Amino acid sequence: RPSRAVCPGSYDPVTAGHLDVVERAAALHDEVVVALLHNPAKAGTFTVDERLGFVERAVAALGLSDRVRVEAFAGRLLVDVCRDVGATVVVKGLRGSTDFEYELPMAFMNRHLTGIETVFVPGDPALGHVSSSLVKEVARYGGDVTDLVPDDVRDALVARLRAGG
Ligand code: COD
Repeated sequence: RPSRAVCPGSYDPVTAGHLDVVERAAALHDEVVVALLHNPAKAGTFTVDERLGFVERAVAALGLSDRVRVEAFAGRLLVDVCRDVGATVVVKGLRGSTDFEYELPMAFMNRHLTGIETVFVPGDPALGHVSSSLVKEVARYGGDVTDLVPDDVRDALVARLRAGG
């Protein structure tokens, strides 16, 4: 049976930090489902379709499209998503101890709910400062986010945020 992991997130938008974790998950598992979990009552910076497109193109550029698929889920528990896609493990990246403290209760809760395990991988320290929210803030005020996000995401950030959206 192939091992299948889920990499969950909001991916609003995908960053080099996310992609680093997806690559690590793909090195450890036969298949990876990048699960874009979103709250239908909350508008993000990018639409779900835009976010999906950014992740799909980035996964293709990494040459991982045959083993990594990207799917969106609205208003669902992560554990239910994992059950539906047949994943036995959640893979999350850690930038540092703050991430760990935030993630640990969720890992406990998810294991309480269905027994699913969460595996933490240390992210690339060179990307320890990279988050969707910081990238958006830098782009909003005209900073350069090249190298922190794929080029199409950078261009979309400039078009969306500098226009005041
Ligand atoms: N280095 C390493 N890892 C990184 C980096 C980086 N630079 N950047 C991001 N990551 C990783 C982290 O592991 C992070 O967890 C993940 O990417 C996703 O990041 P975001 O910002 O896109 O996603 P979040 O934190 O908004 O996503 C939270 C979830 C959607 C995973 C969470 O809210 C969830 O599970 N929601 C579903 C509802 C649910 O089940 N709730 C109960 C949970 S107990």
